[in-house]
Amino acid sequence: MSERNTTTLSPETRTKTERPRLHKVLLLNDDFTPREFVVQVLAVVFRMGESDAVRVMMTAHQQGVCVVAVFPRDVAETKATEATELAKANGFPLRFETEPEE
Ligand code: TYC
Repeated sequence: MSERNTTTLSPETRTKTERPRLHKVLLLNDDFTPREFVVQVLAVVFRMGESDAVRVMMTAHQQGVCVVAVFPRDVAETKATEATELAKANGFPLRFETEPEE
């Protein structure tokens, strides 16, 4: 059977088990959120140390976007939502998005 390993079959029917794809959490730049607040969100929600958080914040600031981390899809979506909501609750437009890894 040619489609034995494709995702159209249930996991029980496949001969090989494919790992679920990981999803990237992306940090998006904006013109309003203070740099220090971005660093704090990265520390609290993503448990990043100060120097890593500053590096990720500065990359997004200069390039427009930066990959924060990769997680299983549900974890990536929960963390991106939590971080975006934390910013919103503080009056900032800071946004995090997710996308599947290649
Ligand atoms: N660009 C913002 C500023 O100049 C800081 C910032 C950095 C905002 C990274 C978002 O993802 C971001 N205050």
